[in-house]
Amino acid sequence: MQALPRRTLLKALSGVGVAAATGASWRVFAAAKITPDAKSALIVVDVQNCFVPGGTLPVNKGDEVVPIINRLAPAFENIVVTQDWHTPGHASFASTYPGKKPFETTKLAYGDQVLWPDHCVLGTADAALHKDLVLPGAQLIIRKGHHKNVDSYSAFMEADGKTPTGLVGYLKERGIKRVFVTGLATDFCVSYTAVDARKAGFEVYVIEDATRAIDLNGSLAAAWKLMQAKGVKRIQSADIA
Ligand code: VGL
Ligand code: ZN
Repeated sequence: MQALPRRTLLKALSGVGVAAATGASWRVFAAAKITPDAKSALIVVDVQNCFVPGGTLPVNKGDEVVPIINRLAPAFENIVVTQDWHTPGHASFASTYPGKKPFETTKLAYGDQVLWPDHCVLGTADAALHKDLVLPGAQLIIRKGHHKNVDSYSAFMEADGKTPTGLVGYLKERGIKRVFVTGLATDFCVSYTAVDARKAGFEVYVIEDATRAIDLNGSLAAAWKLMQAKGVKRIQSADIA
């Protein structure tokens, strides 16, 4: 693939297919890769101790995304990392409400809220990035969920739907057009981030094998359905060249 000019690769990805257009073999089409350019950013969502086995809200096999993200990262000129970063006694913690248990839901001013075990409390070792992440190219760490009364799965917009994190402005001001979303968890922070990125007008890819899910009451299937309805592209790390 390395030998093919970038324009050919992009055409192959546009859906028309180089094979049909040029009569080239199906292998050209099948092998088409996505090459991140200067207007592309990798977003690494919440790869923190809290979300891997041994953490306070462990995602099954969450640690498996680390080597995949490390392998992808050198292909990106622009990398943004997020951290779930909650105040103690946060509104998303079951322990904040007498009688409530983790994974139940409650109604907050902005709508339904899943109640979680206490997790990712700001400044704790649990909230630190996974020690094996190697992202020297990361330019921004954005922390979310630090307003005590509002959760934020999305890296762009808090759960009240009206408090932006500033990430849209950051990316747009830097000329970013495409984002590639990875990390934890597929069905919460990754999918909310991907859907909000579409809302903000970015071209959005979720790199599926660079994510792992919580899958609470069918949340994973629902998240993919919503992402695909919003035009998020579902790809694998092997699709990136
Ligand atoms: C997340 C639940 C609660 C996530 C964060 O990173 O997906 N999930 N807080
Ligand atoms: Zn959280």
